[in-house]
Amino acid sequence: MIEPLVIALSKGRILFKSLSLLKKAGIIPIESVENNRKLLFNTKKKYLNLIILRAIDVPTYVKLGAADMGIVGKDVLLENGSKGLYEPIDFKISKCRLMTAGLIGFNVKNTTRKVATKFVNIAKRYYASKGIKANIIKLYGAMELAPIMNLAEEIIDIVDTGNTLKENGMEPKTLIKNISTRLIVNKTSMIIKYKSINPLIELLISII
Ligand code: PRT
Ligand code: MG
Repeated sequence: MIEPLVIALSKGRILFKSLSLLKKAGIIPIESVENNRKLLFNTKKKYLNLIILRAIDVPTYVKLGAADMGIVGKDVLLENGSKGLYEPIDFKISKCRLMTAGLIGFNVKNTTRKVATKFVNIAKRYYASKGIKANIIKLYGAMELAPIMNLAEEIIDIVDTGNTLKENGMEPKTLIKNISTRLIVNKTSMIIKYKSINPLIELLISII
């Protein structure tokens, strides 16, 4: 008997790519996920269900075993911690860079730096590792506005093309980490559902 499995997917910009990866592995929701308010989907593989969550909630569901596996950005894992999780696959999709950024041409002074970000834990670790004193201001969005409005001298955000920064008179400064989408697995599920999880991991590795 194959044990039932739940895979948590991040809604937003990586949902489409996650679904097409799963599709290649034959994991296809039995009804359309797009334009649907439902959050729980059965798939053509009867033992496999999908749930759709805010990206930031994916590691929480998987850590606590409410989902067995998840697909999520490395940025989210770095920010939330990955204790209790295996990270067996780097899908190498939705690649981007976690960077510090500031106004074009602006050089930060050697005093305590004011930094706005939604990645507070990453920011604390980064500045501590550089020996830089930083006042970290938690924001939930529109980080690019913070330097313009003098809320902060620097931000930490995700950069892809760099267009968002440019359009706001800013430029990327220092690379903190290259980011891509990862498969995460609950450590207990990995043991007790090994018979269904292990072949699935191997199948996913073979299609990427
Ligand atoms: O938006 P919400 O708060 O609901 O959740 P989220 O931001 O965690 O999710 P979402 O859907 O925005 O992003 C999901 C994942 O996509 C992230 O966790 C990253 O791993 C990955 N990813 C890849 C990106 C980008 N590229 C990206 N460009 N996430 C965000 N961006 C944003 C960035 O924050 C900035 O506002 O796009 C803007 C920069 O893009 P460029 O091309 O202008 O540089
Ligand atoms: Mg977002």
